[in-house]
Amino acid sequence: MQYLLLCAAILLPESLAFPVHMKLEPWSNVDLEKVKVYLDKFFPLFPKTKSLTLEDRIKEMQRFFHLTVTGTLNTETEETMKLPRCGIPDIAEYQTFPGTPRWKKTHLTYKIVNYTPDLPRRKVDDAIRKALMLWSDVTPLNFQRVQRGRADIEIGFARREHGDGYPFDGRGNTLAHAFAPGEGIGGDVHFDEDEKWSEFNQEVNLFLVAAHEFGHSLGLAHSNVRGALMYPIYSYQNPTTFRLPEDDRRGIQKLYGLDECVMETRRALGSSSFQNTIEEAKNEKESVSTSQRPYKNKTAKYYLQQQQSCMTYRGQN
Ligand SMILES: [Ca+2]
Ligand SMILES: [Zn+2]
Ligand SMILES: [Zn+2]
Repeated sequence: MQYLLLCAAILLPESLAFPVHMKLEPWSNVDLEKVKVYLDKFFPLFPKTKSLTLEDRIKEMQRFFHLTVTGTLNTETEETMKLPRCGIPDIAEYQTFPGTPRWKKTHLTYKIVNYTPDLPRRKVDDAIRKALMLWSDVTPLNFQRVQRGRADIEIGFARREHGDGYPFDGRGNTLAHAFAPGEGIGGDVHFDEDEKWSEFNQEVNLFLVAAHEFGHSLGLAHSNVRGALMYPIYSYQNPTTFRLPEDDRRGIQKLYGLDECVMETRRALGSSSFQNTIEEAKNEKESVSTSQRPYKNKTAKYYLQQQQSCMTYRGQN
């Protein structure tokens, strides 16, 4: 069952009684309705947390973001609630379920259904491909782009209500959302077309948001580790030097395992030179196609050969 659909079933419009005894810090124009909407959306109530007071729910949110836990609506809390972020809730009930959703195959297809007018098509293709590569580089997963028919991961831009019951909210706040692995809409990623998408540090960087959303498409929920890609709040980092943070790598490898080829290469080379070798191999791979230069060294070649033989082997699943 898809994660977002699951949330829809649980997110009943419950009226949350506001406890009279709650101490509020002086906070100009406190809009409790907005706070409630935020908490309902990103920290939804589950049957076992149904009895939480608003104060408890604010504490839960403050703990998640490593804020000072006061249970009151202070400035820090207010500001955090206003940051641009992913549209998926921060507390994922399914984490506690046995059988966390994940793809039961390693060869996945993706399709770019439509484009944003904010960027040339080629830039969008590039951002999507590189974002997927972050995940395929550290797992046995591989992604193949398709133009026609259905794909496991369908990617598109949409604004406001767009047919899946999770309308976007205009410019700011929710930037995108994705569905956990599964049939149909499972794995799909939607970007809010009311954002201004960019390849640089202007407005919202498409590559960074796509990389985060693909984490959900593959079965990862949010991490509360600051600096992790799966942290729910957007923060700009240079895409050209971006590496998948440790926390995310551990998460995805828990779901799909480490690429056996990578492991083999690591054993053969010793871990210290490992990252360099991959980088070299990648650079070589790219330059070979354009300039026909031979491989620079044996280790890089070794890595690529390993990859190729594994890809052939994996062709069956
Ligand atoms: Ca938005
Ligand atoms: Zn997210
Ligand atoms: Zn959507």
